Amino acid sequence: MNWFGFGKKKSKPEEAAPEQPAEAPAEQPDAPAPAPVGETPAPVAGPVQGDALTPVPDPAMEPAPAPAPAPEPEAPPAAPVPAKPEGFFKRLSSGLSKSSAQLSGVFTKRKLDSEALDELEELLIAADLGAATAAKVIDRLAKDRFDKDVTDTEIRQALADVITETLEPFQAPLDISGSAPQVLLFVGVNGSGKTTTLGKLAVKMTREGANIITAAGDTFRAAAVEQLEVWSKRAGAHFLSRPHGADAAGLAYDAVQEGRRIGADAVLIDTAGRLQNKAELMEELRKILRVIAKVDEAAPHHVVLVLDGTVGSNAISQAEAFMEAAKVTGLVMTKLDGTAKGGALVQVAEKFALPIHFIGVGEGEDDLQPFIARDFARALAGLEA
Ligand SMILES: Nc1nc2c(ncn2[C@@H]2O[C@H](COP(=O)(O)OP(=O)(O)O)[C@@H](O)[C@H]2O)c(=O)[nH]1
Ligand SMILES: [Mg+2]
Repeated sequence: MNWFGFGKKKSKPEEAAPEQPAEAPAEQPDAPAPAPVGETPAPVAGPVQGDALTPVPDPAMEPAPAPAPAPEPEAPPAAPVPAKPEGFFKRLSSGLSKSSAQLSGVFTKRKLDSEALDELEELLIAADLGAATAAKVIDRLAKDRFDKDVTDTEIRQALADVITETLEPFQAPLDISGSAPQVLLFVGVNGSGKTTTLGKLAVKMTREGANIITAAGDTFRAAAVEQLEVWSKRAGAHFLSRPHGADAAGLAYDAVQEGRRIGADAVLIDTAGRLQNKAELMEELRKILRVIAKVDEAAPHHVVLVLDGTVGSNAISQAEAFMEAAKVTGLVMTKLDGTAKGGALVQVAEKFALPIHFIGVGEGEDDLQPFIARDFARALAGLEA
């Protein structure tokens, strides 16, 4: 499958580089220093060679999707038509069973009177779908089926239809076809799946022939740096890091500079997610945004908010916080394979009108799927694909 169109177009780094003064920005204290700091690895380790491009087999995973089929000549680069590996829907629907199970049993063959409708509305709200979506489902059912017998399946169908209609406008591929390097910042609270999502994307992109730089911007956790290094090796991406506790904005600055220098297609920047100290986190994110805009005023081209599907409606307050801290441009929801409460995605997308790019359905490199509203809706409603 070809998600990003790298096989088709070759970006020209020269075009991407508007004439900008090369000198260091005044507020950028240590970033522009070309030399690596202390025992930091060289700013950009060469792409790992040898078997780095060979996917690491993950026994828990299903077979990887077939390598990109011959691209159709006229296919638009951003066509959201992913081939899904077998069993993907099953994993999604079992992950969402916590939500869909809430609907079970209650509505098996019974009359849809106003009491039943109230009960259903409560269930939908409890499943984090939000009052607006719950009301839409109720209205639809009431219109067609009021005082008639309804089956469990009819209820689920109405729910799936409403969620599909609600989310379809937000189903949007991640478009990185603009001027290279495209700069992507990954934000979200600790543990939401930022590093993993960044790693999975790096793998996808390099498989499509893209030249990628990753930057370990969560400099507060040594483990996060190592984790990204492992993913970067797996992807065959250039990896940039700094010592523990170093300035993340400086690293981000270097990464974007380096991306321009080597003509990379994309620079993927990881960040820390210490929402406990909101003011500090916001300041750090703002600083990152400020300094990378000095290298390329259009950067970051994407600020991807990674939300954990298991946190339920907490996702809404997280989205609120990150919308404030950084201009979020799109969403990924992870862990929809576990015991997710994915209904909150409906609320987040609607409330913030944010495109949803991908969902995470596992920890392996192929466990990131383009977001398909209909699949998500049917899984959430407990229907078959
Ligand atoms: N089951 C499952 N686990 C995931 C998924 N995405 C990430 N994880 C796991 O969640 C944990 C936190 O992820 P990480 O990427 O380190 O989060 P970060 O702190 O936001 O960078 C790790 O153990 C990941 O392997 C997913 O889609 N499904
Ligand atoms: Mg991380």
